[in-house]
Amino acid sequence: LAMIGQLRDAITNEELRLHYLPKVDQPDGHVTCVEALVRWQHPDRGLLSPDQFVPLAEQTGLIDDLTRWVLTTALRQLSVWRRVRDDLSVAVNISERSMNHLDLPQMVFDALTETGVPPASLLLEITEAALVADQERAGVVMQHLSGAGVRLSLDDFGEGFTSLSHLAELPLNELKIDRIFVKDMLESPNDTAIVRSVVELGHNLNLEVVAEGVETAEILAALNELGVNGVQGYFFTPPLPATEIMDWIGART
Ligand code: G
Ligand code: G
Ligand code: MN
Ligand code: NA
Repeated sequence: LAMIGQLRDAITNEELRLHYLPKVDQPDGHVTCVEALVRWQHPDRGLLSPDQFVPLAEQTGLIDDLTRWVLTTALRQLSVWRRVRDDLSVAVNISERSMNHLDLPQMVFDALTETGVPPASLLLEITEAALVADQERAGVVMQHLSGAGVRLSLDDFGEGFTSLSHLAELPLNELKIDRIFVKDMLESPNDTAIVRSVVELGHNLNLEVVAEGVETAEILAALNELGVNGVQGYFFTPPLPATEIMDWIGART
């Protein structure tokens, strides 16, 4: 496919962009973390969403170069932001394939060293699917990262089938409830029950619990009643480019 070559060139030619989605702490409404989300400014096809090229990168091995670019770019940006906001951290999504590479920790440590960002100011978001693929190896990679102080979040939680005993053993800091359970919460008693149970499970395991896909004030209120620690979603803002996200955060405080 022509697109594989184009994507390889896109990484070196700086055609990739990062947008940032704030995580809004609850109940105080502070923003102390932004999630980096990659886009591809394609010369002919416009701005492509990650769903249009991350799976291709995973299949072809380009994902390691992509992940390295995202990590380095997000941490460089964070090091600039931290001169004025030293409590800010950044979250980076780690693909299933990268998660199962034993050299992921070294890639992460190199990016931290290069940018001077403290490990605790980086949160890696790992999907449940990535853990199911090779539980043992993923556990080793996570222990290595966590041991160095990097923070770890289990993304899209509820979509996969992580066993509860496995979950308790992993060095996680955060559970992120998948938005499929959040978006219909108000109409669906089942979804509300799932969200309530995940919040309770997370808190019993000493994890922060974040809900994504918050689109209305009513859902935000319902989530607060259940005691979530953070929220993300279009109710606040869609993902924004670097300059706009800092203006957005600044305007809130
Ligand atoms: O930004 P958007 O909602 O279009 O993202 C769609 C999906 O792409 C989400 O599941 C998100 O986690 C994933 N994604 C966004 N940026 C990255 C990235 O830098 N690396 C990986 N592996 N996935 C990403
Ligand atoms: O899988 P992951 O959690 O990384 O996906 C993050 C993506 O979810 C972001 O790229 C963002 O575009 C999308 N997203 C975030 N909040 C909302 C929301 O409130 N509604 C919808 N439809 N998508 C959202
Ligand atoms: Mn994510
Ligand atoms: Na998600």
